[in-house]
This record gives sequence, C-alpha cells and structure tokens, in this order.
Amino acid sequence: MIFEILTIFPSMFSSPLEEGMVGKARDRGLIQVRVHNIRDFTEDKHHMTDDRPFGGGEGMVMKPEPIVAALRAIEGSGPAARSILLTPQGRLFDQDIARRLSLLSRLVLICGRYEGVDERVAQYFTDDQISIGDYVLTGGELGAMVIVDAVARLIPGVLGNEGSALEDSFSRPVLEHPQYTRPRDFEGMGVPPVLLCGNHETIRRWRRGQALRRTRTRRPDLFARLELSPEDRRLLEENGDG
Ligand code: 4GO
Repeated sequence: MIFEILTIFPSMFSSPLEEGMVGKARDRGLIQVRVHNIRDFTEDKHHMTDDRPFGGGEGMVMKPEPIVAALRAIEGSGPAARSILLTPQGRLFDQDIARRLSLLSRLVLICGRYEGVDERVAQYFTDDQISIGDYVLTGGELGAMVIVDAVARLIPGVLGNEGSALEDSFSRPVLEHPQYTRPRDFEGMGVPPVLLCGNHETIRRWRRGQALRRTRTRRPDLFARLELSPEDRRLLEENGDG
C-alpha cells in the first residue's frame, strides 16, 4: 500500500512514521510513505500556499493551485488512488473506515493548515473528507499520521498477522480486557489469580467477562450495540473475580 501525504510541514512525518511497526513495515516494503511538500508546487516567486479569505474574516486559507498541482503531479506515479482531506467537517474516522482503507492500493492524505483549504479542493479534487475526532487541530498532519498508523497495522504482514481474520467487519467493537506482565508482585499489588491458573478456557472466559464489563461501564454506547451470546450474559452475571 502506498500512502501519499501532501503537507507544508513534511518534516513532521519523519520520526513518527519511522519508528515501531510502521517503520518496520516500510523497511520491509509492505507499505510506502511518500511525503510531498505542497510549497514545491507553487509557481509564484514567494512560494505562497495561503491567501486571505474572500468575504473577509480572520486568518488565511490554503490556495487551491499548489494542492491541485501536487495531486496532478503524483497522479500517474502509482495505481489508482483515493484522496482524502483531513478536516473537522469530515466523517468520523473509526475502525471500520480503517479496515476499508486498508484494502486500497494507494491513499492520498491532504493536510490543511491555517483556517482550512479552499472549498473547491474538497469539492472537486478529493474523494472523501475525514475527521479523526471532534476537536480542532492546527493542521491535518496529526490526523494523517493517525490514519497511516491505524490503516498500516491492518495490512497483512505488518503486525506479523499473515491471516487477516483478526479484525473482521462483522464483530462489534468491545474494549480490550486488562493485561498484566511480570513481576507477579509489584510493590504489593498483585495480579488476578485466574491468570496464573494455567487453564486457557478459564482465562478466556475471565477475559471476555472483563472486556464486556469494561465496555458496559466505560462505553455504554458500544455496549448497547453488542449482540450478546448466552455465554456473554452468564459472564456478565458472575461476580467477575473468575
Ligand atoms: C483535522 C484538521 C482537526 C482535524 C484540523 C480532525 N483539525 N479532527 N485542522 O481530524 C483546517 C486547518 C483543518 C487546520 C486543520
């Protein structure tokens, strides 16, 4: 999968996408991340990427020409691509969108700055507008990194999970169960004894119960959409101590 990123701050992407599993996936050629500086596509002598808003008002707006020139320059440099603008006005990014995007061969992520991007870019030159959450950032760059990370880890081989049945589109999201590692006693705080019992079936049931409980208390919105099995209902009725 190829990620093409359009930004006026390309250096923001160096370290975050060079570390960890995403960095390893790039080294192994499973993904490519190509970062393009929008400023390189300006044609005026001051290399301006922004201008004052028509109609007046605060701040600056990103000009359409350099962004569209960048889109056109990369168009033929790979397979058909889906272009996405990061904006608080977009549809909310979630695991299902990440899963769908992970099936594509090329993704273009356009990062705005200032007060935003000229609306004609959104209207005529992008396939989609995505928001990573209901808050405002100083630019789309962090959102683009979030999308690259969430999508890359779903590509077969990136996490070592050659099979991709791990996260299918039908299972409703449940919060993860709690995790523990050594030491068994950390400053007087122990580990749930069930995790030390060695019975995989008992442990599986305890984890499922914990996951369901957590989802019920912390994310009632997700819990309401779960389709509970008879076993799930039993696990929720138990006291939860295993
Ligand atoms: C995206 C972009 C928030 C998001 C952004 C988000 N803020 N919630 N800021 O995904 C226009 C200029 C958009 C700065 C950009």
